[in-house]
Amino acid sequence: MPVEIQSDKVVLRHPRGSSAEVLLYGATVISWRCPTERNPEIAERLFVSGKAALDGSKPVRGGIPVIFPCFGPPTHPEHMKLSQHGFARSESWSWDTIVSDDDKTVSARLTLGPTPGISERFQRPFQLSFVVGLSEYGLSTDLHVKNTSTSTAFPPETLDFQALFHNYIRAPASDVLVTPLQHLQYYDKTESTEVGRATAKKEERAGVDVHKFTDSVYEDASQNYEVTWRGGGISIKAANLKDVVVWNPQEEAGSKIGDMEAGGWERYVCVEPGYVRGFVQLPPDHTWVGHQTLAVIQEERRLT
Ligand code: TA6
Repeated sequence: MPVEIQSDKVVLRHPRGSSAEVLLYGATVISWRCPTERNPEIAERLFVSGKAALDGSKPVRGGIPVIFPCFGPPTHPEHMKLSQHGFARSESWSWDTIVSDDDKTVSARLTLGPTPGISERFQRPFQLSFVVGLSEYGLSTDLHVKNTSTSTAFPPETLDFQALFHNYIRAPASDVLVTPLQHLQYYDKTESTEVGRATAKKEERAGVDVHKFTDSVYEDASQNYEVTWRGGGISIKAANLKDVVVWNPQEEAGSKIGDMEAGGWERYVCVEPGYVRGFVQLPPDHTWVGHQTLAVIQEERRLT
């Protein structure tokens, strides 16, 4: 059964063996398993903390949380009643439909609209769709944001938002490198919790490691990234997501995260394509789509 709809999640199964699981809560991908061309073992490619709540009681610590309409602590006047990273990752989405089911891709769509709970905190009209696509060696996620305002006011009532895929990539944090980020401007949040107040720096490293507590927001990046380590790697290709965040709390910050399993920070790196510097200003009746495709890197990239 390529798409199995359960009470709390959707399970996608590709005919060549890969699989993905998406919680209706937060439209959070909590598992992506696939082989590589050289190794038929169907291995988990995402990290989910063993202490993560998967019952809808709080955002999932791991997988791919969907961040909308704000990244980090809210800063936009229309977002000030929201919690960190917005509401999308902590609302129950609805099953919509199977989008594709063939030998190449199995994909499905979830939707979220203004529930009473959301409308108490966020008064703008909107409609979200989340489409997850599974291929033999890859996983894609698309966030569709529609401004459903019918207002004819002038200037038009834009829907202002930020969006990001908060990918927890399963990887040995001691050995992982993220490329290409060299020469980009970035904001080091380890120096301040708010991006707007962090100091702007320039990335000098050809490959970014996370040997120390890292929380960096890179601006106007390539949207094509490689996360590599000895023996493995994941590529990320994004669209409409001009920025990218690299985060690993290491023990310094990770030991203070209540739902982080012991030493969990050693087993992942977050590489998060997003639109987080500034805001998308979406006109009424327009739709914006943020896209990413994750894929296992087949050839050995890191031998030393
Ligand atoms: O994307 C990195 C980040 O913004 C970090 O600053 C850290 O707060 C992380 O997200 C996790 O946030 P959360 O609200 O899920 O604990």
